[in-house]
Amino acid sequence: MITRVISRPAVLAAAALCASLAAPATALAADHVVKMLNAGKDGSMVFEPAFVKAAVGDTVVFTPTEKAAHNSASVLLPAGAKPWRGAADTELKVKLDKEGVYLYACEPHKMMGMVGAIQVGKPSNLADAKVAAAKEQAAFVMGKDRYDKALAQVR
Ligand SMILES: [Cu+2]
Repeated sequence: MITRVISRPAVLAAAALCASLAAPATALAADHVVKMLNAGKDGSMVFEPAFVKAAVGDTVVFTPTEKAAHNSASVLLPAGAKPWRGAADTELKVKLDKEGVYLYACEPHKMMGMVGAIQVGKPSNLADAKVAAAKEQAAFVMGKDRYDKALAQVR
């Protein structure tokens, strides 16, 4: 009876080790840190970098480097991707499970152009993203080209 109790965690550990050894090297996912800033290279109220190119399975970490009630909320997603909405001045990790272009914004400062874009794999919904970006930007009071600048980096 005692050996059975002791051996169970060992079996689980062995199973976990086998699973990790079996995973191909290409499955290693990366973290992309995006700072939320009151002022950055591109002016006031920015995500930095405002464009991230990622692979499926990667994670974007929205980091409240400077606090001013910044958050990150999805605006446009590839088909099947899960929307997100972070709390103010709080780190948010978003796992990117679907290929395509993502648009997001800081809700309190969207009107000031605090927005960004993410490309995951093939940008098959780029045309839709450009239409949505143009519509959003038309309502901004500043930083009216920030989505354009981010989407210009999609390759
Ligand atoms: Cu903000």
